[in-house]
Amino acid sequence: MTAPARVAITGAAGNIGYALAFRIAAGDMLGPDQPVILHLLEIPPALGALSGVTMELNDCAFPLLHGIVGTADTGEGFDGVDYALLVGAKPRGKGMERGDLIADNGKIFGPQGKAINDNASPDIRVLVVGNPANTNCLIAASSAPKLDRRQFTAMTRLDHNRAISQLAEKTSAHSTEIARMTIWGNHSATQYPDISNCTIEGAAAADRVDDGWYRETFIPKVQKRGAEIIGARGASSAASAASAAIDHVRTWVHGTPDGDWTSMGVAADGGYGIEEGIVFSRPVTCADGDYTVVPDLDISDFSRERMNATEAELREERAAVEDLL
Ligand code: NAX
Repeated sequence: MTAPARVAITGAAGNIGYALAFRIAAGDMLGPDQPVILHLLEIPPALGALSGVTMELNDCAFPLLHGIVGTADTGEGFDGVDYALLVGAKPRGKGMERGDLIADNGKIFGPQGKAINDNASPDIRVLVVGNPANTNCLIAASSAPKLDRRQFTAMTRLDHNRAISQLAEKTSAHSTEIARMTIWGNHSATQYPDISNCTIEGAAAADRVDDGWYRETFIPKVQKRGAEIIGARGASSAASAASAAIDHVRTWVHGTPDGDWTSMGVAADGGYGIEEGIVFSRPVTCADGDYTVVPDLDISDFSRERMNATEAELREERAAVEDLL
């Protein structure tokens, strides 16, 4: 039998965590032949709720689920872990400045990065979902000197999937017919959803929509979709965020289809003129459990302007947590 993979989820009793754990245990993330042991991390006040999640997971009698570790101890939580989905984060309170939110979350993601460094498998792959995801990812990676920065990624797959869905609806295409969508930059309202390389059934997507719709409807719609969901549901995206997290890790492990790519927040390496030292979403292909940034795409003036805006925001976020890096 294949040895079980250890998968950690932080914030496992929260909304996204609750939507994630069951699908991972069902095999949606690592495949139908890969048993898993779930490491569910929470803060002490949420351990009661977490024990309820554990009971429900056991009650599903999932064939692939070979054990559950429920804990508030990060050393135990990340011990021997192969995949970590860092979801738990401090939410923005009323009247809280963005800078304070970033600094408060730094206090969570720094120690978690260190605990991953000290306890996890040396081959661990980390996905940061908790907001501000890009900068939390930067902090976690900076706190794990034994590991490669490439082992830490931030989630923009939900934005990527939202962009595909909007374009599919507009063009009456199916999402599977759309390839090469790109999200550049931050998982925030400055992100730049870019269709300039996108294809629909192999033909240029830009030829199927007018520029006005693209600039004035599509881009803001994708940027602000999270707020639209909160307005409608009275709660933030949970099942779609969990689904995107599963997509992100599955693609990282099992690869992108031929001719397509995905979007991931990854350590900037100076490519595309993006300053090193921030985590910036870019188009990547995945193969053999690794990612490669898609090289040599033409960047129009329009795209450059938007990439600069989201880069500037990420630089500001980095400046707010400089002491944690
Ligand atoms: P919830 O408030 O429902 O759940 C968060 C859970 O994390 C809580 O159970 C809390 O006890 C736990 N937690 C807090 N600090 C922790 C710590 N230090 N260690 C372990 N657990 C901890 O939030 P939820 O709706 O699940 O959202 C989680 C995070 O995802 C938020 O930061 C949210 O902003 C972010 N999102 C990121 C998205 C992305 O695309 N990158 C999209 C969806 C979502 O908005």
